[in-house]
Amino acid sequence: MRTLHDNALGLFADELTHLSTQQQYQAVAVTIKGYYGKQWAATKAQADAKQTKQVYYFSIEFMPGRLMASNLLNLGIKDTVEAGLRELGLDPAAIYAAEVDPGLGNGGLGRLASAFLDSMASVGMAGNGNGIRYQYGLFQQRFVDGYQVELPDDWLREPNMWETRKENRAVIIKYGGQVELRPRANGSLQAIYHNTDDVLAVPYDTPMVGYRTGVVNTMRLWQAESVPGRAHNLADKARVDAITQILYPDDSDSAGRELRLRQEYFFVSAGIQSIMTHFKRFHQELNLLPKFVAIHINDTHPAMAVLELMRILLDEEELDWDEAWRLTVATLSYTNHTLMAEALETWPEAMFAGLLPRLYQIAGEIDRRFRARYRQQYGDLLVNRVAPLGDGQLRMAYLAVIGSHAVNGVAKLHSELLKTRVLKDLYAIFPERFSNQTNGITPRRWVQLADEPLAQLIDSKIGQPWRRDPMLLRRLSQYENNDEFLMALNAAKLANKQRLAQVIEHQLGLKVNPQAMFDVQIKRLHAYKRQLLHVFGILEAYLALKKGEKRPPRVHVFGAKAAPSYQYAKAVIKLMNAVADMVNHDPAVNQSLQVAFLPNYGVTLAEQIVPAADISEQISLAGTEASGTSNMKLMATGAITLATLDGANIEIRQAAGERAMATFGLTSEQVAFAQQNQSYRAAAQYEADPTLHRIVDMLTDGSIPGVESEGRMIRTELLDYNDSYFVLADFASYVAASRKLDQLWAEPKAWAKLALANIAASGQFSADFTVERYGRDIWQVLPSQPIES
Ligand code: CBF
Repeated sequence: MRTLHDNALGLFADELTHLSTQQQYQAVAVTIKGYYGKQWAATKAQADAKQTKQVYYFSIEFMPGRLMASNLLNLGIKDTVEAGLRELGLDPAAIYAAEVDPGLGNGGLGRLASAFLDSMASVGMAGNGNGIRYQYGLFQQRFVDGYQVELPDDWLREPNMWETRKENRAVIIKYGGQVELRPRANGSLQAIYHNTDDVLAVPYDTPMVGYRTGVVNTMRLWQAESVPGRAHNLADKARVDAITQILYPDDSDSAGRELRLRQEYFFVSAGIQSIMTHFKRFHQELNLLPKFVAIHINDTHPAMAVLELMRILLDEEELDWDEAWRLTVATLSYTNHTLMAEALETWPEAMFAGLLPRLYQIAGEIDRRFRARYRQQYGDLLVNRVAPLGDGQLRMAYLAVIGSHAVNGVAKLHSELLKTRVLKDLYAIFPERFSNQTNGITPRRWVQLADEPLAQLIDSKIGQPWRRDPMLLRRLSQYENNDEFLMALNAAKLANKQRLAQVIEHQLGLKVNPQAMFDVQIKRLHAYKRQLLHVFGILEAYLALKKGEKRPPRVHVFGAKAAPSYQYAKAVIKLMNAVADMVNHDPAVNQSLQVAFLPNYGVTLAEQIVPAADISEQISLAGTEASGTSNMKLMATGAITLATLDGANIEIRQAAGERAMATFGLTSEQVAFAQQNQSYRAAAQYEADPTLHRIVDMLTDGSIPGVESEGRMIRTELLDYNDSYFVLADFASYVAASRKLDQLWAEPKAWAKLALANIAASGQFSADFTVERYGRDIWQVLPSQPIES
């Protein structure tokens, strides 16, 4: 702890105990850097010396969460450091809480990307993140009168202690201008750029510390800056700064869309340029590229990696087209993360051509060759449907499939639906490219760090080896009939619920009953995820309680942000808050029913909610959720899933056993059948079920104060637009499944036994296994040996 004192003095010229908690946090962070700095350098040196194949994971989102506790855990010094801090009179929890949670993503996609970086380092794989250093993260959410209000997330206000600016690795990104193609002596074409608008991309590197492997990988985030000497005025500078200022600029107008396109090219080009520079330091022969480099396109946003790598290989490395294309396809791979057609990005050709003229030429040539190659065999219609250019758009998902050697979905059902629906035509052409790689989570963050009571209980029974190999959690099954263990499990859960109850009281001023069943739904607010169905379930309970029925007490806990321009989702948020208000203030029901909608959902809040959940609501319409990952986190901490047969819920049920999950609702086949035959009539459901009728009426008849216009909007979607996400169709079976959980709750041991079945089966959803499968099937990299430092 001597260094800690020195660091405090060095940073702030004051004694540790005189510093603010934020300053103490900074001094501790600098001390931790001293521990991993050597390992970070050694990881790079060893990879260079042994020429280990590197994976580069390109993602527009990363959500690492707070890193201090996780770095300490992974370095194996958490207990020692915490004890030392306590000896000095410091509170480790308060110091951890001083760290800002970088919200550089929307939800599942960004969190998965960060889990993969943690896992790659933890299995000893050389894996690097490549993304954007947004100046502002996803907005901070507040509720004002029940409405979502978005405030800027100025996460860099306090210094980011983990990142290192690498100005010496900056690269230039070129936008706009004109391209002249001049024939070279060897017959290839030289691209000469005129009047381009150049921007400097400066990397900031953050260490990704592996769990007791000594491996420290890198997440590289790029920041846009003016090229020195080129910004002539403040407006120029502002235009450049805007590129990396905000995550997901509002794309409802063309200026916003163009900014997003600029962003995507920015981090893709910067990443590929730096990969090539590094590769060429060691290799002269470009045909070795796929042997030493794997570039992964995480969801569709970085798909122009196909074009940028082609550009560099053609224009800068002077390869011929066929060789450049062979290397590009062999180096790239693509994961699709959604079944929502609107999330498969496309760019208007005119906009693309104006901003990235050389890439547009290359896209045109890929399109021409694709059509020429496959037209005869598959016919004009099919080829027209999936060629990179069509309907005046550059179709990024199709480009990604055509330019990658491997394409995967993120749960078994999702991967099947990619093959049979979303990417059906491309599957017909490239069947060998498609595979499934079910998502994963890191039990280190969600169990070891967020759920210490459970982690310690597990240690006390099966020792600590599960912390390294979560498959060993299976050994817990031997306690399924051990009353003492089952009661201890319930006690651990209660401790987490008490902690969450304090958070709820602190944030919402609402006292909730920790003995009640905590029924949790935490995820982005989207119509397909059906928070509305959950609200209808709450209203069903409300009406029953009002009639004098007895129900076991439940606290419904929500966390959800709506995209700022998504009006329907915002209407649902207002409804959720209004229902919460109505229920929580009604003495006739609030002993048995409470609703806590915590604002500003993100990784840190999830760490408080997840371990406290008794029920995990995973209730998307079957065939809409790609995978889900909160389902995995919640099962790993012993929640029982209330679910449709969607995404990874199906695999969770297989793993934990049918009895350990409460399922309901239409299957994806039934939904598809009803959609194809247009046989679903939402109004008929409404007419046939008196409870449902009453609930839908409550939206607009003033029963729920303050939701007149939102209630109307939702009712119109349900009845006039025929309920796109089948909320009314699944309502009755949802309530029935939820009522079964009420019965189970009456038997604490039976409940604990199912919770245990979930925990014991959760090991297979560790992201460590997921990245190992990617390594084996897609990237052709093996987990390597521990670092010799
Ligand atoms: O694969 C990770 C997650 O990605 C999403 O969040 C996404 O943004 N596309 C999906 O909605 C999730 O189903 C998925 O788990």
